Formats: sequence, structure tokens, C-alpha cells
Amino acid sequence: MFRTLDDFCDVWKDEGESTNKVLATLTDASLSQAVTADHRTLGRLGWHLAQTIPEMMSKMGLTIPGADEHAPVPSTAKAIADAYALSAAELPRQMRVHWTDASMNVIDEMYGERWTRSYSLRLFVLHQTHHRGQMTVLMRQAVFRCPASTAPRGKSGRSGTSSRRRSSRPGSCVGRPLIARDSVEERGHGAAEPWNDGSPIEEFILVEGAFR
Ligand code: NI
Repeated sequence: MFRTLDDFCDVWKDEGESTNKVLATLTDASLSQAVTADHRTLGRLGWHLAQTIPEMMSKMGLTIPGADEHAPVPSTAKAIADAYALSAAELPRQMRVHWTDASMNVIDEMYGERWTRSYSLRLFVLHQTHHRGQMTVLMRQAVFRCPASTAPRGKSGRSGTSSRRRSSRPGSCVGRPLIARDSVEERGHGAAEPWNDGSPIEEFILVEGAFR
């Protein structure tokens, strides 16, 4: 639970920065990456994170500029990253203008329930961390995705990553780097992710149930 504005803003500084880095790594071509055809794409997840800031904060009385709740997923990675960055930067500024530490105890109507802002902000951060983790998996898959029509049987949509397996022999899965390897693998955001911090799994189930 967050008890003061400083509590939240300190956490948000790191969480917003981590998410900015992930979104800045996306390429236009990677936006369609998904686990399967009926799962959310990388672009949809990124846009969902951008949309959630203004959408959720509006329920707590703050007007945050950025992605409209109902706007379709943009076709460019830059549009997603820019919208998120705008909202993420504006959020603590608006909080400090309109809220005090006592605001953490205010109760809002949230998704059919009544939550303190302290609790809502906790779920807000967990929700973002959860989806960011999903994105990093898709990003690793997108690094060397290949067209399904050329993929070996049983390896549709995924190719090897060694230079030898990226050969162009007929019928092979030719790795097509959609994201520079080092931009994903070397930044180390995976190691810094706090999703294994002992938070009970129920939290994530609750978050998912609350926010789609
Ligand atoms: Ni969600």
C-alpha cells in the first residue's frame, strides 16, 4: 500500500522508466507478435499500458493526457511509446497538484467496487508490471520470427537464433531480426523486473479480473 505521494512517486519513477524502455524497444514490425492468433499482440499490450494510465486515473479524479481508452492500436511503435511517455511523466505532476498524502485514503468507485486510492495505485502498478512481463516474452519471440510459410514443421513462427540456423537454405526458417538482439537481451530489464518479489499470485488474478 502507498501511504504518501512520495511513496508512489518513488516507485513510479522506476516502474515508468522500465516501461518506457520496453516500449522504446518495439519496432513497427514487431507490433503484431502474439503467442497465438487469438492472443493479444505486442502492440495491443503496449497500447493497453498507455491507455490504462489516463483511464484508471480518471476514476480517481485526475485528467492525464495520453492514449484514449477507446482508440485503436496505432500502427507505429513510436506512437505507442510517445503516448505512454506523455502519460507516465504527467501522472506524478498531476498527483502533486491535485492530491495530498491524505488523498491516499480517499475511496473511489473502481470497476464496480470501492477502493482506497492507496489500494488502487498498488493494483495499478502490479497490473503494469504484469503486462510488461508478458511483453518481454513476446519481444524475445519477435527477435527472430520467421514467416509461417517458410517455417519448418513444428516450429511455426519461431526460428533458431544461431547464425548457422539463420542460413537461407530452401525451406529453412530464415531468422528475420525485428528487434536488435542487444536492445532486448543486453539492457537487463528482465533481471530488474520485480514480478518475483513474493507477491501472491492472487494479486495478479485479481488485477486481471479487474482490468481485462
Ligand atoms: Ni490489463
